[in-house]
Amino acid sequence: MANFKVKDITLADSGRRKIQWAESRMPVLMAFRQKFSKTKPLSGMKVAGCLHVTKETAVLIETIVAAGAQVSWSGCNPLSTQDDVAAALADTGISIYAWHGQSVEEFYWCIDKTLEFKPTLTLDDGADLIFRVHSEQPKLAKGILGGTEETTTGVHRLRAMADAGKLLYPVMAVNDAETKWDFDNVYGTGQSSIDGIIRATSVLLAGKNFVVAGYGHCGKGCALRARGMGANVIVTEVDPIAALKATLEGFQVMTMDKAAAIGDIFITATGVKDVIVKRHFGKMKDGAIVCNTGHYDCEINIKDLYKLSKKVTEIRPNNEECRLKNGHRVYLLAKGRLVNLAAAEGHPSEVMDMSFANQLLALVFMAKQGKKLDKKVFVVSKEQDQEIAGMKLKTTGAAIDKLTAEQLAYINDYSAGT
Ligand code: 9W1
Repeated sequence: MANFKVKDITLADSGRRKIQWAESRMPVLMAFRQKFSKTKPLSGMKVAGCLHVTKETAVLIETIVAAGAQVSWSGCNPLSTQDDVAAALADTGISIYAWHGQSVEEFYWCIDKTLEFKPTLTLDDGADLIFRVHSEQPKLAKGILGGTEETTTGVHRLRAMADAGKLLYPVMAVNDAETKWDFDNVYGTGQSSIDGIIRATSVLLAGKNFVVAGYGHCGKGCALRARGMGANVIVTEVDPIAALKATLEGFQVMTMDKAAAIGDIFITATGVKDVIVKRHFGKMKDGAIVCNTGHYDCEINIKDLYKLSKKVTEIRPNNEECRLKNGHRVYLLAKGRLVNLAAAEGHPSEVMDMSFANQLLALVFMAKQGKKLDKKVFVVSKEQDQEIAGMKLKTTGAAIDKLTAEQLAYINDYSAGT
């Protein structure tokens, strides 16, 4: 008998349809599901997972089960759980503890429930589960072969822990795979951010001045996609190298002070706070749209915006009209929180396919290594990265050439000069 706690088990049918849709967009995971349902590389493993309960995660969970493991799952964010997906998983016998809008207390209760079966592997997005083991149930670590971590911040904290000699079991930094972070940040964030802006506004992008603050991977993704929709893209930066890249990509680069007066749509993707502040709002055109896809909700100074406003009205979901004292209207999306998560659905399944294939192979690696690994943070091998990229590429119908023995020898020959 599976144990679970979800919002409403009668939502299972709707969740199952979403999962099936995701399956049809996640060919790499599905190929591994087919392969591993025969070879069962996770047989005997007990995997505790703490990761957004979404249709994509459901495809990962059911692949882990097909590979022979038992699983027990909780969400890694109180607001990201899709209740129908959780219901569908519970309905097919997965132990899952997750519902949308849970409290902090409930959040940790769910994590603790997933630890009851004494996992042999852990899977994280944000390292909450690993930290819970370390702080509350360190004895469990003895039975845990390894863990995996999905995100940059989680990996960062785990490295700090490993450096301090405090890590009780080995961890694989899934984030550091190129088939994870590069695609996730550029193409995942790029499309889902534009998607969020359109869902919240239904605005036409063609011909608009679209200001992207920050030209890192996320900013680049947003800039590329906005250009693809026919917008005039303007980039603001603080780093000369990033700014130069934007320039040579054909984007205009200028200060935010200058961009503020001409932008129609603003999106921040910098990782720092106070990118758009009082003096910028004061210069904006009537009707300007402002949103964030960077670090939490501090990139746009919302306090400044509200202080400048004489009236704030939610005119549609995730879209607040701020009537400024100067008469202009500035539209704030998703209250300055991540627009791609709040107003859209996060990264598309096709992108999560690669991230989660990395999670799956990392678990298989850890299971295979048994107790051999040191208690430190490992990175995904070049082979794993290339295998996943190769499989994904094949599903797109693309094909690549192979180096001949002569070409390989030529590359490695240092005696021939140029
Ligand atoms: N992860 N399946 C919100 C997502 C919250 C979220 C978050 C993703 C996925 C960035 C993971 C309202 C999915 C997730 C849908 C959704 C993330 C935080 C995914 C993108 C990261 C803090 N971080 N991610 N799909 N919420 O897209 O698992 O809709």
